[in-house]
Amino acid sequence: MNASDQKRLLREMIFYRRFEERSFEAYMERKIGGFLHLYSGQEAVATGVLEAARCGHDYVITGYRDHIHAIKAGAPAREVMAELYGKETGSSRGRGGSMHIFDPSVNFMGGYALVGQPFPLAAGLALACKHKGTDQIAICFLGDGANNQGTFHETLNMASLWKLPVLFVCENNLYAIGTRIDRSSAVTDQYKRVVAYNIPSSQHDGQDIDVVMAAAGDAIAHVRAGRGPYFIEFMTYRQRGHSMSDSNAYRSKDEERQWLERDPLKIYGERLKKAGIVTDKDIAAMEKSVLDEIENDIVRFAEESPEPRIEDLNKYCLDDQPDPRWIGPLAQGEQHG
Ligand SMILES: Cc1ncc(C[n+]2csc(CCOP(=O)(O)OP(=O)(O)O)c2C)c(N)n1
Ligand SMILES: [Mg+2]
Repeated sequence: MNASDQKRLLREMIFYRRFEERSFEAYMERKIGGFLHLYSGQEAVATGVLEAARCGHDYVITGYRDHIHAIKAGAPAREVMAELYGKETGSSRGRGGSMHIFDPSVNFMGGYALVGQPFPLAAGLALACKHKGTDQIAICFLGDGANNQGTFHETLNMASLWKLPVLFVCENNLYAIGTRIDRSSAVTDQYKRVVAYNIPSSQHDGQDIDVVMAAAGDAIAHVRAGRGPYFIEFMTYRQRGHSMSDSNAYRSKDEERQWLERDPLKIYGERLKKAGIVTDKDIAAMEKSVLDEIENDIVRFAEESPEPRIEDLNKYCLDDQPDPRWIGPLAQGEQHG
């Protein structure tokens, strides 16, 4: 990877952090309603994995902590913010909100609120890739807590049996809402659990984007070569509460401090500084341009966009004409109803 790509990645991660912080503020101002789960602290995972993937070509699917996965996969950040605001210009036309970002034009297949829901959908996408005979793969992000759902086990079994081109990415942030992993998982190392399904797996540091990209690159090569699924686990930590309604009182200050020291932005920024690729001044300039872009382009777009109209309540329902933008590659030539 050359220096300009490294600088781009650092700016991207700074952008993702500030995007989430700005949505926190908008929530406090009551401009965003409903649920809001922020990704701050885990940026190296989605950024690194999707940097190693072929976004727009591969399918990407995740849970409700989905804003950054969507943007990195190629969904316009403006539309993601507008979706958080519930506006007509949002990725899901303001009907989905934070947990249901969706943009099939770049093969970003959602954002799902139900824990464990994306597993079987990812297997379905992978099966479609196999039938189509392309070299596309499906990448399924999910939390450590999701692995205790029945869908995890059912999907892994079928995916292995049918040798589906699917990469499971476990973002192990040690908690499922307020429950620490050792209180909910009999085996806390998630990558060990998939041995039962004969799926190769590995565990890595999720705070270091270079580690993430290298490990994800190998895993993706395995899946793309038609060798069946792979399960990759990244150890990471969310810096905020589970969602906006979580007081985050169940974690010790010591634990939080230790993980803050391993902030992915800090790790990568320091590395690039040591290598002479950026200076403190460059990073300050990046921060400034990110804040400017978020405020004057992204938030402005969301704020100035119209609300969905009451008369359009049923628009985009299945028996209505689908929005052409929503007819993804899987649905080409098909009609609903
Ligand atoms: C089927 C289902 N059961 C319960 C919930 C409530 N719930 C929301 S998030 C969550 C914890 C999930 O934790 P994890 O998979 O580790 O993801 P993280 O929030 O840490 O990213 C639970 C139990 C839900 N959304 N769906
Ligand atoms: Mg978790």
